[in-house]
Amino acid sequence: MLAGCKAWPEEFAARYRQAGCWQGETFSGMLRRRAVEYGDRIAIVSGDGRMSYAELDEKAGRLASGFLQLGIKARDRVIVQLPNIPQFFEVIFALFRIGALPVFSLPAHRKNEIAYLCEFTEAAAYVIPDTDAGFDYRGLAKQVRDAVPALRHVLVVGEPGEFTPLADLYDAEPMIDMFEESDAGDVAFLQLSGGTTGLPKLIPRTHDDYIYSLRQSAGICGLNEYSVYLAALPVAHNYPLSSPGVLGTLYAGGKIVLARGGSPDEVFPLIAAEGVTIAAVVPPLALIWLDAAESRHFDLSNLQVLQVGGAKFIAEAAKRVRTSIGCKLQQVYGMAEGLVNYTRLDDPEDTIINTQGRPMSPYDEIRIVDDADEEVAPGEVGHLLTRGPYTIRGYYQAEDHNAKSFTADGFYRTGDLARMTSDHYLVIEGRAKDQINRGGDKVAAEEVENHLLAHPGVFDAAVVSMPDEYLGERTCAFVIPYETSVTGGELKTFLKERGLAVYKIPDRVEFVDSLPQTGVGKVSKKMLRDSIAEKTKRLSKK
Ligand code: J2J
Repeated sequence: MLAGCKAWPEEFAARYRQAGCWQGETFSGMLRRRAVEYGDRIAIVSGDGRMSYAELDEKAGRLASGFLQLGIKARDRVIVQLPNIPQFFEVIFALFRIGALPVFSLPAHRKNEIAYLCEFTEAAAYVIPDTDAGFDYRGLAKQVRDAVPALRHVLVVGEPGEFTPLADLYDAEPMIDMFEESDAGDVAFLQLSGGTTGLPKLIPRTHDDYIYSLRQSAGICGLNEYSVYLAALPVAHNYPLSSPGVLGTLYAGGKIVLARGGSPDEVFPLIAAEGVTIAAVVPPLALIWLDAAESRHFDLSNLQVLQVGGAKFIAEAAKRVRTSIGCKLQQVYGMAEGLVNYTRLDDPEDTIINTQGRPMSPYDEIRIVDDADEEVAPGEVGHLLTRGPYTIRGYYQAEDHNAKSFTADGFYRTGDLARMTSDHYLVIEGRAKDQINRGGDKVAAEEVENHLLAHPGVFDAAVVSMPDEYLGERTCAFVIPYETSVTGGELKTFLKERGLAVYKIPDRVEFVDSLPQTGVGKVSKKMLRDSIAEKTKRLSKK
């Protein structure tokens, strides 16, 4: 096991192997087998054309040699920050082939996040596009390299500027004999957690556990070699990556259609042209799709399943999926730490609309407990804890935090408040963790507060969610200023200049003289949430 990662206790590992969850398959082996089985079938469709399984395998192999020649070796960490382009897959499968570990970052991340990831993982390389969605990633890479001089390589898809073109690596002499076959029980990559702390935590996922999650997901979502998955969300995120996502589609031998954005004008024609059968969205995007489908004419007849997850999808909107888009809705409640729940395709309408599904594995263990970790009565709301064959036992190099995030017997504290229905489906009722879920984008309050506190005009700050019709939640920062006359606009600019991803910048800043406290002298976030909810409600009525 990679240093700094906690393995499952042997008794659990043995059970998961014996039950057939963990089958000893690696990602590298998976792609090779698919290339043999499905050779000429199309794996990936994008604006750049089509790539078969055999081509993907061949390119990943060449790139793997290129990485080795550059000096990247087994267990090295490589930050991958790529949008929905075919090179994303070539890069990650090349890294899997040499046993190096992709660290998945999101296209929205900026210097603050990337420099931290590079430093914390002691990354050997950082892979970026030249530009994407109007942003120049080479400028970002310069800032990152200045901040982290130990970063050896920046590899660029497209025009490299002062860095190394990724394209050059494909021409390397084949070095097949030097590939070290990974152990399926070892960590394959590091995924980012939504986070609740000042610094994001990293999630080590093994080949065995993740491929099991792909197999279960593909089965539940009915994927096979004729399935066509539309990737409209950034593929590095755990949900479009694995539930069943792009990797589940490759697992099943299906076709991935890569979209660069999610707008109906871009993706609806793709659904018709490529015969998309399944697509995954977050609730705000689902609302846009529903409105477009209801007001304009598009041919969406190929689409069989629309998955909605990442944040709570309200029942009123859920009801519209079947009538407006004409396909089945599947609710998905999951987390990069592991546990994923799905409503099943043949569930009654009522279950699909009103629940967030049930665990995908019979070996997932769920406990719903009160503040004292005692199980609540059936049907009552409590803290959701979980343990199972694809849920991590600890974050990467985070011993202190792990002691808080996991129970002594290895259950992960999801931080979500849930109840279980009599037929064992989960309904998410809220959140106990200090996080804002901005339409699926997760913002750790503490991280934003720390950045606000770095401003000389800020004495204290508390960041909470406020209700939003479209995103579900937005962020509101309550700030006690020093006497200097700092403005909300200035604070937002300050955070942006510190290199914080834009989705983490507070939507609203409220200046206050004091922050309300709980009985034990902690800031009462509940009171702050209530007060901003009340205020925005009043304002919207005016
Ligand atoms: C309410 N809250 C939800 C839902 C996630 C599949 C799907 C989603 C994620 C994901 C994922 C929710 N209703 N349907 O990784 O594989 C909130 C919960 C949860 C947190 C996890 C996957 N679906 N959530 O969203 O790691 O609070 O993963 O604990 O980004 O999102 O966030 P993340």
